[in-house]
Amino acid sequence: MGNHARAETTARSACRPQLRRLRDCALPTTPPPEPERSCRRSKRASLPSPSVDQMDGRVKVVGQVERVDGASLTYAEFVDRFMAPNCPVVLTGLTASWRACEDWTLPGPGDRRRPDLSFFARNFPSPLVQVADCSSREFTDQKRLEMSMQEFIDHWVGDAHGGSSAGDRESSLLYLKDWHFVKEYPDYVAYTTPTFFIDDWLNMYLDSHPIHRDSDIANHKNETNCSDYRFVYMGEKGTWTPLHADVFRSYSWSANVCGRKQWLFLPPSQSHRVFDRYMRSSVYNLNDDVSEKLFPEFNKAEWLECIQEQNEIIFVPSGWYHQVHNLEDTISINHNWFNAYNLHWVWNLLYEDYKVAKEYIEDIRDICDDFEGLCQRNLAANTARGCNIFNRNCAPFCL
Ligand SMILES: O=C(O)CCC(=O)C(=O)O
Repeated sequence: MGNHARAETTARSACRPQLRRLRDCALPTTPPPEPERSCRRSKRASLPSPSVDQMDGRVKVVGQVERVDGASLTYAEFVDRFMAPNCPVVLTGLTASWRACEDWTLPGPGDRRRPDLSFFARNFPSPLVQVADCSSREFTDQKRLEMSMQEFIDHWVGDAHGGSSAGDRESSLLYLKDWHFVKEYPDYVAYTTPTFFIDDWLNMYLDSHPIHRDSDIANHKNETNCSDYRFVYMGEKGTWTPLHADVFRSYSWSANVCGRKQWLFLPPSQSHRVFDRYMRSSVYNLNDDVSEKLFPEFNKAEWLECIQEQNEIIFVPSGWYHQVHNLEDTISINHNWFNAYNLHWVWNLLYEDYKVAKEYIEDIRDICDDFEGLCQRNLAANTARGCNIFNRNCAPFCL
């Protein structure tokens, strides 16, 4: 297959009925500057230990992500201490009034809540949700399956009742990811976005461009369908997300409606340490035996850890690699977004990806009717969004 055909195939295969949140290829060639050096961290001992010692035996954890009372933090303080310097933080006290915390959960042991799965089956019977099979890898991500909400819940309940033997359990873990809940159920207001994350140019743009909502139009035009970057995640204890940095160096925030997650974070100044000696691919799972020969810097990486409890919200800064494990049955809500504080990193990454996409098909420029259009489509396939979209949406804000 020639370059042209290969590139077109890539573009087409990215057109899915729902946008799958692409794992970022945030190569460490142009990392953000290094303000994260000044990120404050807590000592390990001051925070609860995970109920399962999942990852930190294999990596060097040098501190814990700072925890701050979100109810008494001002927006200006959030900007000064976390958003502008690009530092992670866990915010408490912001979800008390969320409908999701009430409707989606049942009382658990002590003051803990647990997922009310039958509420989802009754009220959100989505015919098609995307589910990651946590035990199987497909390229740089977990293998994705599509099923109905009912099938997903039946599987989860089956596991809880010992539907599979202990030996099989690992292989049966399914994790519902990237569910566009807000788009699917716009009249059900499950939560309000905390003020700290409201300056969100990405979702603002997508809300006002209906073409990206309609998968048929997107498929027809060979465009990636991006309805929005607002998601719900649901997974039983043991489900996890492989090591990645977020799509096109966006920020993300993630709130635990119930359950508990373990996060491990690597600052952008150390991203190169999770890349192989050829700077081509990054480590997939921190739990694997990572070959020192192939990943010579990996053992030098210094990680921050966070055990995120129910009702806590974590701010994930741009370009930080992270891996996440659900330590209990967990439901979370998360958004990806960007604004003036990280726009330059998003632009740099898109522009680098654009140059690669262009170079890849340079040899067929002369026989292409719409060379630029093809570059844009291939870029969109690789990076989820194209430069045109970026220019149309963000240029006015950059003036
Ligand atoms: O909760 C998870 O499993 C992954 C979430 C994540 O990676 C993110 O919000 O950036």
